[in-house]
Formats: sequence, structure tokens, C-alpha cells
Amino acid sequence: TGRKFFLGGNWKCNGTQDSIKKLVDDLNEVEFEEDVEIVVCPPFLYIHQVLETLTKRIDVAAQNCWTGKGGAITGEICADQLVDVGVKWVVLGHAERRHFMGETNSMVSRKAAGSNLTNGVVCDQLQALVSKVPDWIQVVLAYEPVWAVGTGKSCTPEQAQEVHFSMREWIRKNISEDVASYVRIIYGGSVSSSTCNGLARQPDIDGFFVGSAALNTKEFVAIANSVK
Ligand code: 3PY
Repeated sequence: TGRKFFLGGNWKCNGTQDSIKKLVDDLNEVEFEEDVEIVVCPPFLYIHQVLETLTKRIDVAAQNCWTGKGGAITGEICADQLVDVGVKWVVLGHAERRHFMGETNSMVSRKAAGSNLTNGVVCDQLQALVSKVPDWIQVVLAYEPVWAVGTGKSCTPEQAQEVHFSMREWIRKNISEDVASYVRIIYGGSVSSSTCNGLARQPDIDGFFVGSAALNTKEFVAIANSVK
């Protein structure tokens, strides 16, 4: 397809300095396939630790950012600050933030407009992004059925392919042929070493966004290898 396989590890709100040191040490030992782009998403507090210690083979993402410029917004981190410390990616609009924090399409699209970094969102949610994204080349879309997020249940490859295909069709009609051909649409929702291979073979699945299996390097490597 010409689309480079993308693997994101979403660490969510997990880890301590010690457990993250262990995870980074394990990841540093791995020789990942060249044709996979890899990004891990530590909690904000540990981003610095990870940037200092993790191999440059793997990029670092934040799990969220504020919708606009910094200022009097207690408890938030803005995109300019992420860029300042060397973070190249940000996850926007994860289902858990919508669920626990009440994030809306409008908030997510403002974040995408202001961030000049990247993200993950979906379908009826795509409409909200259309006019806001400054440059689609910087965007990776993640399809994560809410019933599969953090539940241990995963889509069948056929079910996921159907949704990814229709997202790409939607993009073709509503954005452009060009964006539809290059934008990576990745699957998330309890991806593990036992479900990744069938999913990775689908033509419109361009990678994975991995939750709990990303905390286990053996699992994460097996998922990275599913690109083969
Ligand atoms: C999951 O696998 O549960 C995820 O939410 C990945 O982001």
C-alpha cells in the first residue's frame, strides 16, 4: 500500500519510575523490523525519563494536550510545550478521555487544529476533524471500537477491515483521493500477540494502537512482527 506500518504503545495511566525503567531497558534491547514506525505514549510525568533513556528508534507521544496556546489553564500541558521538550506526537480523543473526561468532538478537533502534532480519533468523529486538521500527512487515525477498549475483546479481522475500508472511502469522498491513499488507519482495542496477525493482513489496517499488551515487551514485539 505504500503506507508504513504504525505501532503505538499506549501506556495509559500505568507505571512508576522503576517499572518504566524496566520497560525502556527491555525495549532498548529489541531489534524492531525496519518497516514499522514505533511510538510509545508514557504518562506525562514520565515523558522526560523516557526521552532521556529510550532508543531513538522509538518516538514518544503524549496522551493528551490542551486545545490551544498555554496560559492560565491549571493542570494542562499545551502542544508548544510538548514540541519544546522533543515530543513529536500526541494522542487525541481516546475513548477513555471521552468517557472519563467528557471530551467532545469539538474539543478534539480544536486540539487537532492547534497541535501541529498527531493523533487518533474516528468515523462520525472524522467529520469534526475535516476542516480543522492543518496537514493530514501528520495524522494517524485509530479505529477503536469502544467495546474493545481495555476489555480483552477484539474485533475479528473482517469486522475491523470493513470499518477501516469505509473510513478510507469516507476520506476519499470528503477529504481527497490523495489523503485516502496515504493516511494510516490503525486498529486499537485489546490487540495482543494472539489477535494481531489476522488483523495485520487486512489491506486497510495500517498498524495498531496497543493498550495493556504494550506494557509487556514480548507481546509488543510479537505485535510489531505481525507486519511481516
Ligand atoms: C486498548 O487496547 O484498550 C486501547 O485503548 C488502546 O489505546
